[in-house]
Amino acid sequence: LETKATEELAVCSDENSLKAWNTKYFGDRGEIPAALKLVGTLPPAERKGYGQEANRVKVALSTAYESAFGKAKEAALLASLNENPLDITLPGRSPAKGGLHVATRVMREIYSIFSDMGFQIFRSREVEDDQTNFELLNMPAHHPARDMWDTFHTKTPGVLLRTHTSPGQIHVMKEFCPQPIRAVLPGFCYRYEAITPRSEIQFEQVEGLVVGPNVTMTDLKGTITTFARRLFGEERQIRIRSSYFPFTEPSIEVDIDWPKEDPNADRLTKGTGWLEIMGAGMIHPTVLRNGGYDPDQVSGFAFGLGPQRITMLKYGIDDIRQFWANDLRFLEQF
Ligand code: FA5
Repeated sequence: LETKATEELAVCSDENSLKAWNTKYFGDRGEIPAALKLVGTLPPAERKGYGQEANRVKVALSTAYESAFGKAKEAALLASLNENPLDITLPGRSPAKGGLHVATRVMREIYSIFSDMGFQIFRSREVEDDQTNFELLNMPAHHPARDMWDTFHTKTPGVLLRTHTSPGQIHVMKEFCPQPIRAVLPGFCYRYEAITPRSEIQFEQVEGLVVGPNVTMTDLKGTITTFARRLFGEERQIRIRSSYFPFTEPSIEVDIDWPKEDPNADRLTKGTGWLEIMGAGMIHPTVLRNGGYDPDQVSGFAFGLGPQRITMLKYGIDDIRQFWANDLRFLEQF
């Protein structure tokens, strides 16, 4: 049996004929199992010797088969490679997954916080006129407060890139007057400033605007506190300082405390423990009037915050230029 099987194996030239050989000898009805079964029919004295020999043959044949099968497979692979050199068995490169820009993520977080408080989102134009960006916000031509915003002018007189989202206040008021308003106005602003790690010439702002009967400074404070705690954590404190903007009276600036445990705390807060996050105030009566409202009937508050600065705080980003530099090493971190 061994000789016959070995000879037959030797002439098997491919995987199919090898498999057929394997079935013939090792299959359920194969010759090896049949030979092994014979043990039971032998006289007891011969069983041991027969059994040992049968097992040796079984192991020898199966080893020979494995090696022949391995060689046949290799030969087949080699032949197919020669025939068709494209190796489709190489694992492919998976395409890089896209993701949302960190600025988009933080903007969405800000929207969801304000929409939970009942604010609508309102977009307005980035190319503005002088009237809406300045005049209607209580800054007539030559008003010294205009110097607070270095402006990109266009070649068309009176047309400029908005320096803040505040002109949006005028658009919303004109559109919704005389109804009460609760809206946030996100978008890009432009300033003709020196670019530094903290300042870009193009950056986002989110303006908040609330107009209605009996809107007070307390409402402003509550809204800002809720916002700061949802974005930065429940334990956050806010601090209000008096400030000046032509379109609000009184005007304030809002700081949040920064945890001393943060290794960057001193650098971020310049050692004061407080960090500015927005400008705000009660809407100036002139501005309400310019939007169509009667300041004797309604009051309102507004605020303007800078999402890039807030994102820098939240994630410890030390240079604002990273936002629009399109460097994947930065973008992929979020
Ligand atoms: C204003 O622009 C006011 N319009 C804010 C306001 C709105 C006050 C409504 C009262 C009522 P300010 O110039 O401080 O204020 O800018 C507001 C925020 O925009 C800043 O706190 C900062 O976060 C962001 N910001 C200002 N300039 C830049 C800049 N160059 N780069 C990045 N962020 C900036």
